[in-house]
Amino acid sequence: MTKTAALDLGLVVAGHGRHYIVETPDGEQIICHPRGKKSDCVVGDRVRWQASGDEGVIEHVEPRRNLLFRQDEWKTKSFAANLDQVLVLVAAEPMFSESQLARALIAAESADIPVRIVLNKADLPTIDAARSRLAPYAAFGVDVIELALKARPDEARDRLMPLLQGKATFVLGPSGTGKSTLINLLAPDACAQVGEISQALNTGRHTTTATQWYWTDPERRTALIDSPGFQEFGLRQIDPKALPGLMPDLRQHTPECRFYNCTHQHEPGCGVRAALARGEISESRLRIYGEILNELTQTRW
Ligand SMILES: Nc1nc2c(ncn2[C@@H]2O[C@H](COP(=O)(O)OP(=O)(O)OP(=O)(O)O)[C@@H](O)[C@H]2O)c(=O)[nH]1
Ligand SMILES: [Mg+2]
Ligand SMILES: [Zn+2]
Repeated sequence: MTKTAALDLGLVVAGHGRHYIVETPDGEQIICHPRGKKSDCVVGDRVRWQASGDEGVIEHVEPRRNLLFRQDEWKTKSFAANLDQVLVLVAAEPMFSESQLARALIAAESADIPVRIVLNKADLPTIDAARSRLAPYAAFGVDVIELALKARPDEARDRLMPLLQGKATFVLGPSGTGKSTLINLLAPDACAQVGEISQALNTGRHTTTATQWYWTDPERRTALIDSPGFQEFGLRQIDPKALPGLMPDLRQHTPECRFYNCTHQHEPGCGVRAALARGEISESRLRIYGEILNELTQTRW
């Protein structure tokens, strides 16, 4: 038996800077500190830990199946590890940024985690504009689920539960879209704090400030992970050459480009731009691609 196998196994359900909450296989939660200064675990990690008084020490992080993260210019922000899927939650109000949505999808794709989009607040009149903004995404195969989590909770629960059953689902999205509302609807013991939208908008504050793992069922088989809303969504971890391959609508047409190293910006014989001209790729998608590509190829000092 290896040394680490003798230690207790636990699941990181929350991280609070210097310490973590680790859940044991029987559901007990223990405050744990990482061994040494480095704190490199994230929510969703399976860890080996050792009791130390009433608290614990994390000795080892088990290998991860995947890790969802973003990389801004100066820092890397890990969202969570070992996920079965990501629900990107956007809303009719505040109107979401398509660029942020596209970036979240690219991050999930590059981490090889399946995604779905939930469009919330279908009870509001601005829903039509939001729905048309999502049309290109539905067209290239993303499952787009339109809901009113607060206004029509029973319908929302019936739509979502079959998609979540037995999985660990990370709920990602800008502030004020209803992520915590969704968690509270499906995980009755969660009591995640829900913010009034006016407040969230006026102060620029996020209601949820930490990532937190919640079980929806007493058997602890179905999990939802609440997270703070993001504003920035850097993708510095991505190799610019890999970018079109992470955007399914562009990817479909890259084999048609004349040059194998086409950047789909201005080259002659570009299959992606030809698809744009035929209306098979939306203008906004190619614009967002260009913006991200620009960011990734800028010289850094
Ligand atoms: N009109 C309408 N409002 C909703 C709906 N669902 C949620 N809201 C409201 O949207 C606001 C924000 O909800 P939250 O669940 O706190 O949003 P969040 O995504 O967790 O926000 P952060 O924690 O700041 O990232 C609250 O006032 C909710 O009541 C809905 O279906 N329709
Ligand atoms: Mg929240
Ligand atoms: Zn091209």
